[in-house]
Amino acid sequence: MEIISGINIIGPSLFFEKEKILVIGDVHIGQENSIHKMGFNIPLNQFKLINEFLENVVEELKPKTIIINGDLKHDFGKITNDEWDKITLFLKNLKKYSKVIIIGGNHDKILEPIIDKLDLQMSSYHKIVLENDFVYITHGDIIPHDLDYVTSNIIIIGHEHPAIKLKDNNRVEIFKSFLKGKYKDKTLIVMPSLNPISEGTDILSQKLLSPFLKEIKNNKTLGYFEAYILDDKNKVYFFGKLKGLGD
Ligand SMILES: [Mn+2]
Repeated sequence: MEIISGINIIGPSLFFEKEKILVIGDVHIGQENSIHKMGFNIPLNQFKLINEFLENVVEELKPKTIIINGDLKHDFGKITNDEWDKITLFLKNLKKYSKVIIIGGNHDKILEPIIDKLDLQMSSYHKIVLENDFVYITHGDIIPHDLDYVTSNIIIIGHEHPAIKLKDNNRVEIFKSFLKGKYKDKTLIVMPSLNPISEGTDILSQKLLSPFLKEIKNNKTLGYFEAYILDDKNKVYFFGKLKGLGD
């Protein structure tokens, strides 16, 4: 499904049709092990699921460039052996097929030693020039002020892991969701997390994380954002404006 002219929703990722650029975000490699170590008995198959999803997408769409929009790594404080191995494997796989661009997230403070070894760099944003639009891709934990940001009219962020609770009779289920709406003079697209471990923040009831969305909520314009909801098979459904949902 197209979220904006030329940009399609493919599961929890975005694909620039003409430019053949795939954008993913909030992979949070290592999260399953860190939850497991806390004593929660969860299945340790998240990394496998992430790789399977990407293998299928890469095979089908053949992206020239893959942009990782922040929080590739989960743990803030250290690099565990498990993370080192998985992140190396993950990036090596992607590098085989495409150019890889890494945008830093708030969880990526100590990612550098791993990506250095693979000859990759990390930056705070990436700009894509389309026919009529400038697209600025950044993690979303900080509102930027640079000239590229100021002159861009489409902003793509992650960080929030947006999800929406839907009621069906007595059942309440939470689903990952893309959001699209206005932030000042720009169109803002918020992507869900690629990690299947949790659906994310219920944006209609939980505390928001991203300064973009906090400001939008304070200005009481979050209700005008549109939701594109993913089911558990990564099929996307357009649900319209948020103000009609959740009540
Ligand atoms: Mn983040």
